[in-house]
Amino acid sequence: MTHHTDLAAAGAGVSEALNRIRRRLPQPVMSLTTLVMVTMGSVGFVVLTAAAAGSEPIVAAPLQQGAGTTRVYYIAADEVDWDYAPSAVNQITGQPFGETENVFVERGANRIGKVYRKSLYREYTDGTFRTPKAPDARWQHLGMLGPIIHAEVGDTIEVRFKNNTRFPASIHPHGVRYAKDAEGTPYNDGTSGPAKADDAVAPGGTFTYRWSVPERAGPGPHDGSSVVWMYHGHIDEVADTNAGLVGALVVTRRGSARSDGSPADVDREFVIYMSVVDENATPYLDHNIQTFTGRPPTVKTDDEEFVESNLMHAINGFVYGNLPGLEMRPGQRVRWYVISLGTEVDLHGPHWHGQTGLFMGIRTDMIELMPGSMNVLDMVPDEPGIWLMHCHTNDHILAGMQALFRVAQ
Ligand SMILES: [Cu+2]
Repeated sequence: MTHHTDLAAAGAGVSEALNRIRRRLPQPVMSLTTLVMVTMGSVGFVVLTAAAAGSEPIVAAPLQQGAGTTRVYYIAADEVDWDYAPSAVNQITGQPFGETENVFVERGANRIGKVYRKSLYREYTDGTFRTPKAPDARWQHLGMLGPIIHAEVGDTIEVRFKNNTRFPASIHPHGVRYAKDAEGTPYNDGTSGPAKADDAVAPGGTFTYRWSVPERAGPGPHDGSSVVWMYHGHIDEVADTNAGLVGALVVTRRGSARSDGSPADVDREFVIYMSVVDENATPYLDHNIQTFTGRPPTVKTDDEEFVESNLMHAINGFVYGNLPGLEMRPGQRVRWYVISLGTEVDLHGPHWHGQTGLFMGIRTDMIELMPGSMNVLDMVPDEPGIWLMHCHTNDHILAGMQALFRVAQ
C-alpha cells in the first residue's frame, strides 16, 4: 500500500536512479517502499547522500494546505451507559443468549453484564453542546465510535472539543498535519505553556483542535479516492481507547470530494472497528462494579472469570449481531474503512459473506487486521440477502465478534 511515507526523503538524483531501475522492473507498478527495499544494496548510499543535501522529495507532490474549506466539527467526550447487545438476543443464531454468550453479557451478583459506562465522542450541532447532531441512518452503524470527520486535501479541520466526562480527555488524530499545540497527547516533548493546552482537557473544559490536511494526509498514488485515519483519546491511551474514545477520519483526494468532504465516487461508506474492548482497563471499572453488579463487595477484580467477562469482543461496540445499519443495495459502490486498536489478542480477520472486494489492489473477501491497522476495502455488492460480516479468529467468533449486513433486493 502506498500511503505517503517518510521514505520519500530522497533526492532528485535518487529519483533518476530509481526511475532508471523502475523502467527495468516488471510492470505495472511497484511502490517506492518496495523499490527502495529491492534496490537498497545499490542505491542506499545515494539515498543518504541526497537526503543530507536536503533535496526535494521524489514521490509526494508539494505540500499544499489552507487552500480549501475549514470544516468545523463540534465533538464532546460524553459519559454514556453503553449496551453491547441492546436486543438481548444473539442475532446471528436468532436465539436468546445461552451459556457461551452469557460469559460476556449476563449481569450477576459479581458480573457487570452488557451495559458499561463509557466515554464516547459525540457530535453536536454547535458550540453550546446542547443539541446532539440529529441521527442519520447512514451513520447509525458507527455505534460507539465518534462521528466520521470528513475532509478533502487542502482543507483545514477544526474540532471544537468539550470534555463532559469526569476524567481529563483529548483527541489525538492520525495522518493529518498538526503542530505541537494540537497533538492531544501529553509527553516529555520539550513544550510548555499554550503548546500543552491540547494535551489534556479538564472535565468541563473546552479546546479547539486545528489540523491541516496537506497532500500527505490524503490518498497515495495506489489508494482509492479516500483514505481512513483514526482519532482517539491519548492521555492514558490504553484506558482512554478502552473507555471508548475512538473515531475515524476520512481524507478524500483533492478534486474528488462532495461538498461534505466524502468521496464522490462512493455511494456508501462504512466504518468497522474490531477490538476486544477491555472493560477491566477503563477508568470506569469501579463505577461499573458499583452500578451494575448485584453485590459489589463480592467482586474480585483479579478473578480470571470476572476479567474474562469484561472482554467485549465487539464490532463498533456491538456483539453477537447487534450492530445495526449495515444496509446497502446491489450495484452500489461501497467503501469499508476497517480499523482496530487493542493488544496482542487483537488479531482479527474481518470477513464478508456473499460478496468480494478489492483491498490494496487484490481481490478478497477477508483482510488482516491488527492493533493500529487502518484499511480500506471497496465492494460492489451483487448478491442480495442478509449476510454475515465477522472476525475469522475462532476465539472471537465464539465471543461475539459478528455482525450482519443487508444487501436489499
Ligand atoms: Cu477478531
